[in-house]
Amino acid sequence: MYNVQYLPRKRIPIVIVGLEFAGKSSFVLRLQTGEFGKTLPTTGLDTEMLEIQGTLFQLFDLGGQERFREMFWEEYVKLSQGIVFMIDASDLEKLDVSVEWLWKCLEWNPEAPLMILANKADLTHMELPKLIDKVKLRNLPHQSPTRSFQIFEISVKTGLNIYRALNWFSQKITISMSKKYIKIEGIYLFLRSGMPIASHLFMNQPKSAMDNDIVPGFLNAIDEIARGMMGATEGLDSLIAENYSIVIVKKKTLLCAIIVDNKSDLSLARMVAESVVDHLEKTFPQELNKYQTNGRYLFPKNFLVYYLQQEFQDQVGIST
Ligand SMILES: Nc1nc2c(ncn2[C@@H]2O[C@H](COP(=O)(O)OP(=O)(O)O)[C@@H](O)[C@H]2O)c(=O)[nH]1
Ligand SMILES: [Mg+2]
Repeated sequence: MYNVQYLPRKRIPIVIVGLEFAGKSSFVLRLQTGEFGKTLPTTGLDTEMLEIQGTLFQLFDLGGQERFREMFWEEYVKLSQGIVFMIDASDLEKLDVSVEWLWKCLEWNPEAPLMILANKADLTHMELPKLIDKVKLRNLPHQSPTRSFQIFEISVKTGLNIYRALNWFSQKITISMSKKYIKIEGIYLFLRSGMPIASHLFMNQPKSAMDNDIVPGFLNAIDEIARGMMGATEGLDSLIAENYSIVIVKKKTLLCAIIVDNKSDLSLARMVAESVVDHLEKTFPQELNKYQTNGRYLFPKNFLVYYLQQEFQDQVGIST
């Protein structure tokens, strides 16, 4: 049996976007410290952990300047299970640009619950009904009929409505997440050097052949992607084939590729791959070395299956 204590918990990725100076970092700081404090302009992105009602969230606080919008927003909005969009409701001049980017985000991710925060309610600001018109919020159900969304007037400075908003948001994310499901057909792990350390193909596996060469095409594709990504910076990728999708997550020392069937939710598949890598990197190399013989690794399928069942329960199915 594996010790669950050492398994890091899954984290639900959520993104905070909005133009620079809207108050995003002040918001994150307030959630962490309970106070309104000084922030520096965010260069690139900051990531923070946050626990709300027993659920662990990973917050990506993205820089709001134009070059960061271009550089980061799309990728992180796509991989998030919830979107917080912050507007400086006291700055009417920036509103049009803000709304333009809000709608880009909504197109990038048509499912995730959306919480719009009209911040700086302590200053002279635009009233909510007007703001709702301005951001064209009434059009949203046409664009994404299943998305939950809400707008809150808040003040990070005084604390107005912050916890009301957060409770709404975490509830909606929990509901939307619980509907997601993936069926894993295969899971692959590589060292950053490109060396494979685990390759388990679960789909239609003949009982005799544990040998994965039965689907060489798949393996070649994964191998190539893996190699292609080794040199690049940390990142994520996916490949969508006719019947399957492959989601790839690459971190400091490891790369994980998960094959899921085409009904699976890709954002959940990413979360799962991230969890596996996070877990192994934390215990790396001790954990891995247990499974090394003659310089080759054979990371046991049971370990991965056990881990996935602990963390994701019936949201993750394993093809047998
Ligand atoms: N009056 C007022 N100022 C705020 C509020 N929230 C943030 N600010 C200020 O707005 C500025 C930008 O905040 P920051 O969190 O760095 O914005 P970011 O670029 O969106 O991360 C800072 O000077 C904050 O102190 C608020 O609710 N009321
Ligand atoms: Mg910031």
